[in-house]
Amino acid sequence: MKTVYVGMTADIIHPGIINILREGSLRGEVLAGLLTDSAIARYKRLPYLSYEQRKEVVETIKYVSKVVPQEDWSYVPNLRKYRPEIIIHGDDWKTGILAREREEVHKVMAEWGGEVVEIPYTKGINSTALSESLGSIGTTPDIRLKTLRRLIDAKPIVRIMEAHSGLSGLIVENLELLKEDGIHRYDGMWSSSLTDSTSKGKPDIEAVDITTRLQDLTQILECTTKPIIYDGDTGGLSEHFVFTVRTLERNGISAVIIEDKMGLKKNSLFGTEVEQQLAPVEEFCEKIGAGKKAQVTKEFMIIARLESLIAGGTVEEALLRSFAYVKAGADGIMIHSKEKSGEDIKKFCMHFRKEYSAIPLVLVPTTYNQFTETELVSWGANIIIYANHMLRSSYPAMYKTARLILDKSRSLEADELCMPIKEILELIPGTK
Ligand code: SPV
Ligand code: MG
Repeated sequence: MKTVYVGMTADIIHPGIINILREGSLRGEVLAGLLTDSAIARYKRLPYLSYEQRKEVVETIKYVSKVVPQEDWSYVPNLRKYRPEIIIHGDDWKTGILAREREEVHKVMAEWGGEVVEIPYTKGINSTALSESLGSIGTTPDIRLKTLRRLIDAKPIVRIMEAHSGLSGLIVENLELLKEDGIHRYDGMWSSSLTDSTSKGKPDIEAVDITTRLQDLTQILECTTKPIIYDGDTGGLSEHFVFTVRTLERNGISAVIIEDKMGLKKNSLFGTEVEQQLAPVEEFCEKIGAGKKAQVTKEFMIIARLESLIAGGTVEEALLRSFAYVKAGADGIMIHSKEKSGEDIKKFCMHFRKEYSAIPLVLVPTTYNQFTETELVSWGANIIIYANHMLRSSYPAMYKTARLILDKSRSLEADELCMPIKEILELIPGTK
């Protein structure tokens, strides 16, 4: 029997895939190379089903003899490993992002005289189109909540952008850029206390309660599917924090970050060091523990945020606190600083990584933004949050337009600053 290799994502099993598998089984034994989450994440959104769930489905298809993981977006490593006589693929890979893979596959198969069979793809149906329409079908709180941990496992860096409205959420949800190393996109959204309060014209001092913040967050929940990390400020008293955890979980939020400050909380980028008061370590550990006990799912994450460097403390002090927070049950650590050089953050990350190689490390590079994501990853970061950029960029844009109309006493000159009416109507699905 010949071995016939079929690479697949198998998030949605549709007639097009069945057709390929049937064709494969007519030529030999089908070896299904099932792409892992991390292989997929380089080019596409994470599938809705986990690898194990997809494997279970594919194994039951009668045309499939065996399922093996394909750990890379490229077919080449698996083809070299299994040296199939035949590889079979839909002919839709002749154009688009798969064209490069197709070229490589032809070259590699030729090394041992293998055959590349291209089946006319089933018109009107392919996985990419289906998963795009899935985006408009939506998600459930449960799936959304669990996605963050899956992304952390699957990607070298989880890229999070602040969103404070349905519209800003839609940009984070849909924007994609094809770059040398794959498709870049934002993996999720940051619900920032700074931008949530600023957009209401209020100071960032825990003055907007969670019920109000959640009402606004609902706008984002209603039109997006990506995971959300919630800025929980200090978390309040432990007695309050347990309710916050439950409420966030219930709404499908993936994680809360709480900062180890006390007293009147001020924004970390604001004011002097002495205005920022740190909470006693034991007290903060107790709050983390109470939150962990309160959560219902095992996937919800409580991330402890260290404010030592903001309050004028040393990297050594911050490290000691971080170790205590991990021992108290924190699922991740965020280290914050407003130092431009980034030296303190780098030192912290390097030392923290020696002690804990797998605990997710979150960075918010607002002031030290001369470093690229790749550099921050080399320090040990897993999650990067762009914490306020959607709000900060929208304000000057609106201000400029408002000022120009006032100046010209008409809106003609402002047209080029504005999105065309046709485009804004097309932006929202469902506008007729
Ligand atoms: C926020 O976005 O509200 C934050 C991050 O807490 S920072 O503003 O940098 O403190
Ligand atoms: Mg905040």
